[in-house]
Amino acid sequence: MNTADSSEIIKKLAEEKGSFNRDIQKVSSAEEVYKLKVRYIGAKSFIISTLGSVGNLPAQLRPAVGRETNTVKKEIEAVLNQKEKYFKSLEFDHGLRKEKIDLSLPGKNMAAGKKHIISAVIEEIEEIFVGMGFEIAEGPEVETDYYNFEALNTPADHPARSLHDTFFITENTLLRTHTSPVQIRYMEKNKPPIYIIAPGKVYRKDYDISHTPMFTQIEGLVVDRGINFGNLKWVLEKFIREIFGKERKVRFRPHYFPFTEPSAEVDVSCDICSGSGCRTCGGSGWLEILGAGMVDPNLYRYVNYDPEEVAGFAFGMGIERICMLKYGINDIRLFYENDLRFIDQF
Ligand code: 2NM
Repeated sequence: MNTADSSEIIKKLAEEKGSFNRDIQKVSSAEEVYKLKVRYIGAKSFIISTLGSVGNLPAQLRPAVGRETNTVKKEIEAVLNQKEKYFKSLEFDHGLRKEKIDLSLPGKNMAAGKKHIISAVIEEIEEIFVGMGFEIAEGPEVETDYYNFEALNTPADHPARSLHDTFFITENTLLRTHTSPVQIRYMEKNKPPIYIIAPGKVYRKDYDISHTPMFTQIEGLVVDRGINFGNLKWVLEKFIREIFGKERKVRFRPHYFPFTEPSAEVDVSCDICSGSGCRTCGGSGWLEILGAGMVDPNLYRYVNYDPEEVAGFAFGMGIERICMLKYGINDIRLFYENDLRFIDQF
């Protein structure tokens, strides 16, 4: 450069400028603008190296060459900056458009869980009995033979034992087949007056349209002075009319349970056919919903009550069966298949 004269440099500068003007027409992105910036005014470009070596020129040439080089550099720089700004804003707009969110679109639905119908009906039944002054008692699902059978007047050789297809864990421990053991445990720990209901899961080896190996029971127990069968009828009739409706009729039929004497099965009038007979009630006009009876005085021996002092009644029902009758469900297994199309209906 030290040998070049000023007209040579000025000519080269004009060529650079012309070449830049052609190149800049072709750019279509900020990145391409950047490449031109490196090429024309980057550290290794002709313009920048010319500026850097102006000091080596003969003194009389320096002002003209310096001025002209600076002018070209500034012109190129201005165009590059303007182009860079233009493409950056274009690319920003494009990015915004690509990332645009339509806030008016419907959101993703999060399914909210809700109470299982069996839980809801348990709570409804609990409320009815709590309203009559009953308390709620609970106990273990893994029971001993003593509490599940022995203390309930059902010794090992008793024929009623074969009615229960029991899940045994060991010879003496089992999954409770009813919630009656809760009542025995409660009587052991408390003195009359006793007004309790015991809701909970119970287990029997059974599986068909009306049986699941686990189902839910609520049993009730009243022990007090002077309790009689009339008290039992009043409590159960009140309960049945609250859960099924005021117009329903109630009927007691003689029955047998090992732990009550006398015992009864309790029916409610069929409201599908209004008593004229249909498939659900088997043509009888009645639906069986409860077992009940006066507590067999023999049971009081196990809990140290004096049968001369107190008397009581007890009852038991299957919640799934009550649900089936209340909502017209024909297969008990539906409750535990967890098919949301079924479960969500309630
Ligand atoms: C039933 C029917 C009749 C019952 C008896 C007792 C206890 F523990 F007090 F003896 N609890 N529940 C009973 C009586 C249960 O279920 C169909």
